[in-house]
Amino acid sequence: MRTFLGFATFVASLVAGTSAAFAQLEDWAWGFQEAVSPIMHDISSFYDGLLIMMVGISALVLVLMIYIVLRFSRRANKEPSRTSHNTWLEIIWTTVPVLILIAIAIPSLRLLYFEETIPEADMTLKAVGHQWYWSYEYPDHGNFGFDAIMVPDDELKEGELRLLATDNAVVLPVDKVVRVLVTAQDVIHSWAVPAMGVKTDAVPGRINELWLKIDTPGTYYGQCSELCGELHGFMPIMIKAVSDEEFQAWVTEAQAEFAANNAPAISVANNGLTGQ
Ligand SMILES: [Cu+2]
Repeated sequence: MRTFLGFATFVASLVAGTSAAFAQLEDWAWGFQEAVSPIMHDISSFYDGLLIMMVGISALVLVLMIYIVLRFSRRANKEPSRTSHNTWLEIIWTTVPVLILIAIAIPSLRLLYFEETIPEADMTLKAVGHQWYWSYEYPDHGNFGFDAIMVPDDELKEGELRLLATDNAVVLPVDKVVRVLVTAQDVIHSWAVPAMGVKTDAVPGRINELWLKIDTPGTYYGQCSELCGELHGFMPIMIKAVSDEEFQAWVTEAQAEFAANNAPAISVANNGLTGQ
């Protein structure tokens, strides 16, 4: 009995875990990070809906199989039926799955278009992938730019996450539509932030677009998501979402601080991790 209770609790925690979201990155977390953008809210609810459908279909198939095994075993069904076709049954088991697929396709395509259509943007951020760090430009705020390089283990300060913290964070205002232009300087990288439901390839010579509208202040993390070389796992993305006033104050500071390195310099490519 105790084992059964333990198992039931485990299953319940799994079920709860799939929809429970985690505000911050934490050990042993289940499911997605908490959604902080309209795209991720929609992805999460689409995922939850799909999960319910999947559980329903799997349960139905399981019940049918158990029924068939018991009812039509050699012992229980000595005289097997010689039926080989049943028109109505065949119509039903063809149309029902088609209808289910259509029911999935409609919200799926709607979500794809929602992600792909950039709304009227309040500001633009440009992210450029390099081996192996990201650099950022703020074309609407005086076009200053900076590099964001991973903080090595031995320089981590209290509260900074290993392999995720960068020396300069991307600061963005909440409740503003941010258009992000993504490109790369050397090889293909990918700019991805799970809590915002965005991931787009950074391709040299091309500019890809995505959009964000962060609804909760906080620090969010992402990683390069296209295998780009030796230190692919060491070029994290760190975004600080702040109020509009704080953002404006940061812009004034950043304009002065980063004015000197307006052109992202290749010379800082040595991030202390390689001997190059
Ligand atoms: Cu990369």
